[in-house]
Amino acid sequence: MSATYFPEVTKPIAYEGPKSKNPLAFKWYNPTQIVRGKTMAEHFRFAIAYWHTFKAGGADMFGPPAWVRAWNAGTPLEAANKALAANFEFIQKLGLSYYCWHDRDIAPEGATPAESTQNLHAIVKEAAKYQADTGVKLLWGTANLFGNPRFTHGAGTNPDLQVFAWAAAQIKDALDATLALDGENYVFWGGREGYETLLNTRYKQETDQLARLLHLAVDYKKKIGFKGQFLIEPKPHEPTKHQYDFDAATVIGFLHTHGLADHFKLNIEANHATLAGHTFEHELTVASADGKLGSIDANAGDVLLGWDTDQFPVDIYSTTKAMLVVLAQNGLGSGGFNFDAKCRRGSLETLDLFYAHIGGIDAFARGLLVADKLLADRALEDFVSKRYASWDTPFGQDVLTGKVDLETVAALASQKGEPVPQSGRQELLEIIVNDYLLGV
Ligand code: XLS
Ligand code: NI
Ligand code: NI
Repeated sequence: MSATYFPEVTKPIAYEGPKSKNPLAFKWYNPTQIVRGKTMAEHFRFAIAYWHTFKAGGADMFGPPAWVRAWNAGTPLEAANKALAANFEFIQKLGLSYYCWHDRDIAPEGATPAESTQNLHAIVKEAAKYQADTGVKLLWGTANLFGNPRFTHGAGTNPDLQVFAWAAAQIKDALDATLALDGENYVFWGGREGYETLLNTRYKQETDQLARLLHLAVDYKKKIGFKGQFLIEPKPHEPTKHQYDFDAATVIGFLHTHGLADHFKLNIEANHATLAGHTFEHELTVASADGKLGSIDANAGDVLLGWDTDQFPVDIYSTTKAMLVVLAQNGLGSGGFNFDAKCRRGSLETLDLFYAHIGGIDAFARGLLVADKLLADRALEDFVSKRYASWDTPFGQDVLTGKVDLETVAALASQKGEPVPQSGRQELLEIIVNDYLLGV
């Protein structure tokens, strides 16, 4: 295993158990431990986000990049090759198996579309070699359709057809690259697909344009034989004032309206949920209810900051609630948990990248164990089943499945008389969850 970019970590991070005091060890994530018939590694399929881990420099609105990274050197293509080497060294040292990228993270944009395609192909060739050597796989690829100034007014939703064409060109290349690297999914996050003001915007046309771009991608996917899952990642705002893929419910409605529902699932990001005024578990639940929870961007916001701070997830209350939803639908299929998260500007050493990922991984492993125990003991379910018992009767099921008309169900009102409200027991259930959190 190479030691070029992370010499401070001399051996792969190992599971040492909850009593370990070693900060470079997992205390809860034991990749081979079986939970509900699957190893922890299979449950999570944790991925490294290339952009935050290798391309971010700690820049914020008030200051330029602040971190010195050894791989960030030479010509753009040389730097791209160095970052690639760093990526595989890092993933191997963390003992993980997946990474995710935007096209422009892994390869620099050229002076012309043809040159950009060439750069991407060159890097993909190298990445394929590393993947073959290390066994590390691509969880998903995506195209960066928001960084370049040409996308200021959107990509697929741009008022200028020529920008739509450039977006199409990038998506085509990114899909080719994802296929070449056996990517298991492909993500569409709506970058600048939204508006700043309705005064200059044809709302309906822009959403139709977006749907058209996605249909074109579906057709191309079939044409090239890409078998991975397409995912849309909702976000309510930022960079635009209003993003069209606002939240899970909006995206699901959009997919059904535009005949795209069979081709897409959702990639739910925790911080985007909170930006939309929802909890993480709410967004997971809404997506799952429609059979569309496909993958997760594992991160967290800050309750006091109203933007996408992309912090590493450490709140085990939140990871527990998330894992309850994931376990209830029996996993994410071809999806995984991508750490779309970055260190704070002040956490400036490469060692911090290890601590950050270890903390996030352990937070989810612990959430998995607590959720598993809550489910195994039916600690919440017994109460919930009782709460809905009237619907579980044959008559209740007939109402639900449309076998009963309005008059018949209305007759029940006088037959059975005034309903008696029952306690929802929220506080008791919260205590139960806390007891399990502390006891596992
Ligand atoms: C930005 C998004 C982005 C997507 C990939 O807020 O989270 O990082 O995950 O384009
Ligand atoms: Ni994301
Ligand atoms: Ni985000």
